[in-house]
Amino acid sequence: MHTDWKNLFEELWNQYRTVTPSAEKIHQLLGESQGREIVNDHIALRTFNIHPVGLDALAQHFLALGYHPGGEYHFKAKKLFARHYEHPAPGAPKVFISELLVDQCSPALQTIVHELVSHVSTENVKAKDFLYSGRHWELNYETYQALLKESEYAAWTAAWGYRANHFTVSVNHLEQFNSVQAVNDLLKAHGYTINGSGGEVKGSPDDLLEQSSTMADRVPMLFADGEHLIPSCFYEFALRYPKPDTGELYRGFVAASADRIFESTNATG
Ligand code: OOG
Ligand code: NI
Repeated sequence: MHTDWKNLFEELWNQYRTVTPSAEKIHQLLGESQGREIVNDHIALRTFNIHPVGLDALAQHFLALGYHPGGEYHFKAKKLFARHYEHPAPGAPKVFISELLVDQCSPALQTIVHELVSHVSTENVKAKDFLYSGRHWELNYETYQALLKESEYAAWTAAWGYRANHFTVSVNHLEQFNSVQAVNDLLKAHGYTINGSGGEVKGSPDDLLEQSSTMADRVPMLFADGEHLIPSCFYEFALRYPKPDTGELYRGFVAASADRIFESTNATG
């Protein structure tokens, strides 16, 4: 386990940037116009609800760092459950962890996923580097495609394993941009594709959270039977609004928006 959240997020960022070239470029593009650092609002992790890799096992790494569980979110059609975690220290990113409810999937998917997860031990999951340890199993492109037909989430998680699937620029902390729309406009002018599922800006001031994201980069992945280009990770932009009762910025997520953000790792065309 890490003893310092900053160190954990540094490791996660270093792993993420190697498969998400656009994130580093966008980070520079947004950072160029301001004197202070880009603030990371949150990251997200994906897993299967199977021992020993379930959501709670991943969350242990954050609880050990002083994180607390926040809201819970259900995604019925995608067969996902998620919970977010937050930390009292100013600047500590929030964490969104989801898991595929494998028992609700087809017998064929269940067989594949149980075989993959059988390569992971409890010791692996408890290891300090688990959250950025990638894939623990061999995977054929054919198996990846079989998963893809039923669940894009299952295919992504099988291919990429344990890593942050996105980091999130806090738009509240940008000096030159005060809306998600303005960030989207800049990115589109630079040729990036914004996830348009459910609209390019997801959520509203009433939801206390507005978000957008790029479509994941496509990078070469080495499968057991050769190399193929597949979607990797994406970058997100979030603007939080103050809660009417306390005036503090909203710290939760919005299920309807999250449902569409998951689709940022879909293959485009
Ligand atoms: C997480 C999607 C949800 C958000 O900010 O609502 C999310 C994922 O793609 O794994 O990050
Ligand atoms: Ni997110």
